[in-house]
Amino acid sequence: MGLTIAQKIIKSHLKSGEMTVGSEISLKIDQTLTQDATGTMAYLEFETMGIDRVKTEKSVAYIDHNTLQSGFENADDHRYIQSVCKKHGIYFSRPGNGICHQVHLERFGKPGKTLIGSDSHTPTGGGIGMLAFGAGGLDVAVAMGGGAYFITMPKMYKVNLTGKLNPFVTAKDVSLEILRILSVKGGVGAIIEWGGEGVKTLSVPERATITNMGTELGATTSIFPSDEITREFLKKEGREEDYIPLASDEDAVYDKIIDINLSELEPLIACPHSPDNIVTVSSLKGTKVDQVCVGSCTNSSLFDMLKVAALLKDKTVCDSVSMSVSPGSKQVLTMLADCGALSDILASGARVLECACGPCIGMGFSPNSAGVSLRTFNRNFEGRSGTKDGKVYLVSPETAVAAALTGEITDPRLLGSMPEIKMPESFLINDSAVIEPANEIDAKDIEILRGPNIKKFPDSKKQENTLSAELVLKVGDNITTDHIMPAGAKILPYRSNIPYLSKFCFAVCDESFPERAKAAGDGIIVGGSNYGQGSSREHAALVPMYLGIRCVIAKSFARIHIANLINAGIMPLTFENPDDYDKISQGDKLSIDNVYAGMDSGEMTLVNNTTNEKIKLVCSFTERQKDILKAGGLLAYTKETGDN
Ligand code: MIC
Ligand code: SF4
Repeated sequence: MGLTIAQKIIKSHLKSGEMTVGSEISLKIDQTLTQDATGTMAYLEFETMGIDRVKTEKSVAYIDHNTLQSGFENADDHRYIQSVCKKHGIYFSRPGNGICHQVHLERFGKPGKTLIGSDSHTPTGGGIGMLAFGAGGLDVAVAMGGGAYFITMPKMYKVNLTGKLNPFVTAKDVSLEILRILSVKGGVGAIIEWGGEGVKTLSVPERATITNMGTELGATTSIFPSDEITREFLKKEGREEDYIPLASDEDAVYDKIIDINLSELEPLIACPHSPDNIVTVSSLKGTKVDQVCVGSCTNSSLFDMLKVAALLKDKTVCDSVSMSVSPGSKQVLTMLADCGALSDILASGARVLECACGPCIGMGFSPNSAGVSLRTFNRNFEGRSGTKDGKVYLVSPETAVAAALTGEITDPRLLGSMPEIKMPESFLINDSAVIEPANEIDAKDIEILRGPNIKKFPDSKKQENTLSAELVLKVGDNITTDHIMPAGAKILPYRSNIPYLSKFCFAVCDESFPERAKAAGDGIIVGGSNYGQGSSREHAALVPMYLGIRCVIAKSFARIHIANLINAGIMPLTFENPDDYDKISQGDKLSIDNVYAGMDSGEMTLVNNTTNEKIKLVCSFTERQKDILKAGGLLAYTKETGDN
């Protein structure tokens, strides 16, 4: 039987396990990346492991989420990360050099290699034929130390592309179309391979837009073949030697095949507050728009920016709209400046922001109260923009410009004819903002610089054989990590300070949660389906752990979050019968006996001591996961066993 692209890379990196769907496998990891909002924690964890040098082929630390250093907290964290990098063999990408996924694609990604990153959009690397996964910081720390990365062997889906995109219809619309078809849960447990004749019409940055947003499907990752288009991209980046061809076998078998005819697509838009809330742009015609933001790791390539500049040229942004443009990297910004396109953007009245995540993670540019914001980003979760009642819509750069010029949601095809975009023969290469690590000898003398904002990693508790706790919070379906542990300008500077962060845990749902959880001692959270979707931030597990949460019971979980819960020593359990969700209420006193036997058999009985009701719960832990939970989390387990 032939293999898919992902199966081929898995096979060549398999460290343990069988490649049968649903079983645990572990992979050798070639490259890692971190960003600042998850990086400090990941490096604190790495340091705890006591390893001198990273064992990967390449590890890069990016500062892109919180770059403005508005206070010592951030500045200290950046300095800490920089010193860890210098000492331990990691490349350091300075603030302003760009968004991790964009820069990694340009400068470091290699087809056929494995990459894990402490950011859920790491699958962007699939655009260049990498097998790239988003992971919790602790998993990244372990991989930097040479340890394997554990996942459940995924199913294989294929999206078969035919045809060619029409003008004003873009890779972003392809992402929105697949979200319309599959929903935010539709990719769970699967790797999505993009293939078919239509693939040949898509450039690497367009492919990367699509693999980037595969995260919103809940997919394990997404991947494109590595072909002549990939070679061309690498050549322009001056690294043709990194090219290898990669394709699936003719007789590869897929669990699902989805057909999309690119020629039939039209501009789409995701409505608040979920990336799968898709309608056509034309159906919202006339909706007033207050703000337009172009950028983020989804749509900030040179190609995207050149299109935006060409459409804005000689035009003025509508008076009632505030528009921002954030190029994805220093390379993109410099090339925009050199060819004059930057001037066209500035002349239109748009604001150019730093090459960073910026508004996407709520770092500035929050919409006005109840404001409508059209963004080329990948997430429009409630409150993420920093404005609780802001209404964020996700669109392509073309649709963003159409709204900026007209002040209302407008089908971009009404803008006339699409100007021809000429991509340069080669990209400008200047890695001055990437600092190399010290050599092994010099590294010994490098001092790690810590600031007062960096607090100790919180102590975790072992899972005992009996669990007795209060249901401190009951929430509904599709709870995102932005609900559990919000980000944004006020909170992001404290990502290395769990006690401070804990004050904001679940603030979007219930501001009294932190106090109530602390008062309860041990606590349980109950959620609906797809609990923990969205970001890879392990803070969404570490902070509840700090607040005494011992177990989360849900109808289903998102992949990275379930791994983060286990790594934090919190037991994730699911209802055998989802209707039992209705049989427990916030404040109920719950208990589970024989936890260890239940971990083995995959079944546990939850006793609701308030109503005397019994509820069947199910779980499926590997031997390693059971040991991690019993030890009180991955860090405690690693220390106990010395096994990473
Ligand atoms: C996001 O887009 O939500 C983030 C911010 O990039 C996160 C990481 C984080 O919370 O630090 C992600 O996607 O993993
Ligand atoms: Fe940054 Fe937004 Fe991309 Fe997350 S989704 S990495 S915040 S640009």
